[in-house]
Amino acid sequence: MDAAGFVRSLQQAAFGPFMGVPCSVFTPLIDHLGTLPADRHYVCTSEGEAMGLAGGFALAGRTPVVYMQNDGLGNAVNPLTSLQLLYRLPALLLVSWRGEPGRKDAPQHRVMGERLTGLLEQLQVPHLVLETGVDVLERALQEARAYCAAQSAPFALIVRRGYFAAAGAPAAAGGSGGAGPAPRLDYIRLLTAAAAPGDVLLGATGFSGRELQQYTEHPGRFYMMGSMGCLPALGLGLADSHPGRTVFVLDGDGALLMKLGSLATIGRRRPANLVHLLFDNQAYESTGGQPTPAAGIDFCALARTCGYPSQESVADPHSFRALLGTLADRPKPLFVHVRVPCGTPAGLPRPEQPPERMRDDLMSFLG
Ligand SMILES: Cc1ncc(C[n+]2csc(CCOP(=O)(O)OP(=O)(O)O)c2C)c(N)n1
Repeated sequence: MDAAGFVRSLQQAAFGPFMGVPCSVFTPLIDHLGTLPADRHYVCTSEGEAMGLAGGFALAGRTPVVYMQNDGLGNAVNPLTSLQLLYRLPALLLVSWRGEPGRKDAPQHRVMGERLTGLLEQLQVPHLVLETGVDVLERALQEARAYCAAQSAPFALIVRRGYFAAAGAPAAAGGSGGAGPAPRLDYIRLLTAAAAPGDVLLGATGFSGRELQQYTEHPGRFYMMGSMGCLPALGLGLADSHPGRTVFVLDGDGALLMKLGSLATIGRRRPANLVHLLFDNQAYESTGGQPTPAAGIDFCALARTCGYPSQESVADPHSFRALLGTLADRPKPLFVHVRVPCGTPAGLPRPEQPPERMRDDLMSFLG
């Protein structure tokens, strides 16, 4: 399906504006939406936030379009149930179907992939799986429009992998990694070389976790594949349980923005063995490089005001190496802002180990 034609059809059916959090299934769509005026498309920091935004547009008499990965439907359920379904506010939901039964996909999508349609049924959100074809889309939009008008409630279209790629534009990124320099990996290698053998290194959803998992050998590393935004909190739990080890949280700007409140939780608790590294490329790089709203944010100032006793900003591997040499003396939690351009090794593979194996490896490392 051609993304421009898709958007035109939705606009002609009086749906809009558009908002959401990226999924690689939607990369061609979001690329096209990025060409629209700023008041027609909003890249949000979480799916729940996007539902709130949609609620505002619905109160203004519009029928907004919220796109999300099915993983993100979990974040959307709260406002969906206590905003859209409670106040009867219409919206058109575009939900990707990662982990669709019978199709190979990354392990973090399996549970939600199996439960997606059942969850929508449980929520009494009518939905249909969008097959390709302009006629099919037109009919689906008619049905959605009629439902939104009659019931004043959300309707969901489930979008399979490849839906937007099929008619031309190749599915960008999709989490497979592009060619060229890998600036974040240079930092990750410096870190794993400097880390003590007993330290714990945690990598977030997105490329920091995958690079950590695929290109380093540190025995205390752990890649948290899904649960976007939850890694700093997971790190706090581990840090408080293992005060003798330093816990490094390797975060992405999209993930941190999704659950920015974790800065406050960590800053209040002040674990003396936690280092929070933010690889800020100002993009949701692993879903196709869509810009996050990180540009212009002073993350060190945020960490400071949330209670982290020390913060550092580094812009090159040389100063990062120097910082690593002083780690033992720095008050913690330490927040390190690393500004990196996008870039990851060509063909960055996905891990082969099942998630339970990753858990077992970390738990036996921790003893
Ligand atoms: C709740 C939820 N919404 C959306 C996604 C899809 N997703 C996976 S990685 C990612 C981008 C992460 O961005 P960032 O943290 O900046 O890391 P980068 O991709 O740049 O390495 C997104 C949106 C997801 N996994 N979970």
